[in-house]
Amino acid sequence: MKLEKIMNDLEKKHPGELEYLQAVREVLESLEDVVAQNPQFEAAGIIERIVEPDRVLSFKVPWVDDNGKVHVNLGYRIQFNNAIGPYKGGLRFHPSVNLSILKFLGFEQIFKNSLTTLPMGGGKGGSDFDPKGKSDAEIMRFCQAFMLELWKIIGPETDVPAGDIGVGGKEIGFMFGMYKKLTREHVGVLTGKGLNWGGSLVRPEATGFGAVYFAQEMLATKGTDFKGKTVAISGFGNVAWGAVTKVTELGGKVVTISGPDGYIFDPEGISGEKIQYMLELRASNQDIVKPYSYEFPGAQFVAGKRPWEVKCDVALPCATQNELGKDDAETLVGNGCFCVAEGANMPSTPDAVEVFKHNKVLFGPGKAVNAGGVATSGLEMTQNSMKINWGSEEVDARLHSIMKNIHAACVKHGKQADGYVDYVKGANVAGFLKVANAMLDQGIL
Ligand code: NDP
Ligand code: 2IT
Repeated sequence: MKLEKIMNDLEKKHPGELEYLQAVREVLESLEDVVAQNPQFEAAGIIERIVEPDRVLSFKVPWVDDNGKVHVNLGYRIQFNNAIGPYKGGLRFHPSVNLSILKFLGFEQIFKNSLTTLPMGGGKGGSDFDPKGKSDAEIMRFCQAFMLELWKIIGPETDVPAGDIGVGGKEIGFMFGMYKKLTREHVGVLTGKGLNWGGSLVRPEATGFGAVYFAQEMLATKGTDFKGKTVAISGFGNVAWGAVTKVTELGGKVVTISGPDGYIFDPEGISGEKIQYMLELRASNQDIVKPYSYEFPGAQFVAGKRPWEVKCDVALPCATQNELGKDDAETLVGNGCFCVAEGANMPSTPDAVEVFKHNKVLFGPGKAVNAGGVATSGLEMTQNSMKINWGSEEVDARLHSIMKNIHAACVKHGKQADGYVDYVKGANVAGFLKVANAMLDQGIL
C-alpha cells in the first residue's frame, strides 16, 4: 500500500537505476509490519527520506598513463545517511561502476552499518576506472587524481571511505597519501590502512572471516558446523580469500573459487599453499582465475561458468551483485545445498532468494553476512581515535562477537511462526529500526 506507492514513485524518479531499485524494493518489502506498527515513521516521512541519499558528489578524474596518454574516468561519492554516525562505506573501482550500483551499495550500507552496533552511517563511492592490467604508477596517479576531488567532502568525523572491489591496501595507501598531503593531517580518514600507519590487524581478513562466523551461527541452528562440509565459493578476491581461509581452518573443504572468466573446481580442496597462491593471483591484476589450474594440476578450470553447478553443502557467493540467479539456486537446492551465506553485496537475484526461502534453505543476506568488514573498519576508527593498536586476538574476538550479535538480531526479527528464520527480513528490520529511531529524534532534515 503505502510502501508500494513510495516504491512506484521511486521507480518513476529513477528509471533505469535497476540495482538501486532492486535493493530498495527488498528492504521495503521487509518493512510492511514494522511500518504498520509504528505510525510515527510514516508521520515523519522516514521511508521517503531514507531511500534518497543525503547527497551525491560526481566528478571527473583525469589522469595520464605510462605512455603519456590522457584518460578521463568518472568518480562518485554517495553520502546516504548519517543518522547514527559519520558516512561510512567502501570505494569500488571497476569498469561496471555507475550511479545505480553505487546507490544500491550505499543504501545497503546504512542497514549493514546499523547492524554492526557501531556508530557508522551509510555511504559508498568509486569509479569506472579499471585497475586490471595497470601498472602501479598508473594506479597511483589515478588514486591521487581521485583524491584531489574526494578530499573536500570526507574527514574522520564526516565520511570515512574504505576498500571494495578493485580497492585494497595499495589503493588505500595512495589515496591516504594524497589526503594527507592536501590537508596536512594524519588522521583516520580511510580504513583498511597499512599496519604501520593506522591500520587494524585482521581488517584484510575481516569480511571473509565474519561471513564464515555468521554462517557458523546459521549452521548451529541446525545443530551442525563446517567440519566435513563441502563448500562452494565464488570470487577470488579479498572476501573470497578470507572465507576460504576460515572455512578450511574450521574443517570444511572449499572446492571452488571463480573469476569473470570461469571457475576453478578443485576436488581435493583449496587449502595450505593454494590459499597463499590466491593472494598472488589477485595481486597479478589480471582479472582471470584460470592460472590456478596450471599451478595445481589436480584442479579443473571450467570456462565461462559459475560454480553453482558443483555439488556442495554450503555456498558462499563472494564475487559481485546478481551473480547467482534462479536456475543456479534451483541447481544448488537440487544438489543438497542447505546453507547460503552472501559474502558479496546482493549476489543473489530476488527470484533466487525466493527459491532459497521456498525450500527453507538457511539464507543469510549480504548486509548481515558481510558486515564483518565494515565492523572491523569501525574497530580501526576506534583504535585511531584512541591512538592505540589492539592485538589480532582482541580484534578477532570483537569481530566474532559482533557477528554473533548480528545473527541473534536477525533471528529476533526474522523468526517465523514455523520456526524458519527469514534472515532477509530480520536483517532489514533490525538495521532499519535503529536508524529510523535516530532520524525521528533528530527532526526533519
Ligand atoms: P576484490 O576486488 O578483492 O575481488 C572481487 C572479486 O569478484 C574478484 O574475484 C573479481 O574479479 C570478481 N568480480 C568482479 N566483478 C565481477 C563480475 N562482473 N563478474 C564476475 N566476477 C567479478 O573485491 P572484494 O573481495 O573486496 O569484494 C567482493 C564482494 O564483496 C563485492 O560484492 C563487495 O562489495 C563485497 N564486500 C567487500 C568488502 C570488503 O571489505 N572488501 C566488505 C563487504 C562486502 P576481477 O576483479 O578480476 O574482475
Ligand atoms: O561493502 C562493504 O561493507 C565494504 N566494502 C566495506 C566498507 C568499509 O567501510 O569497510
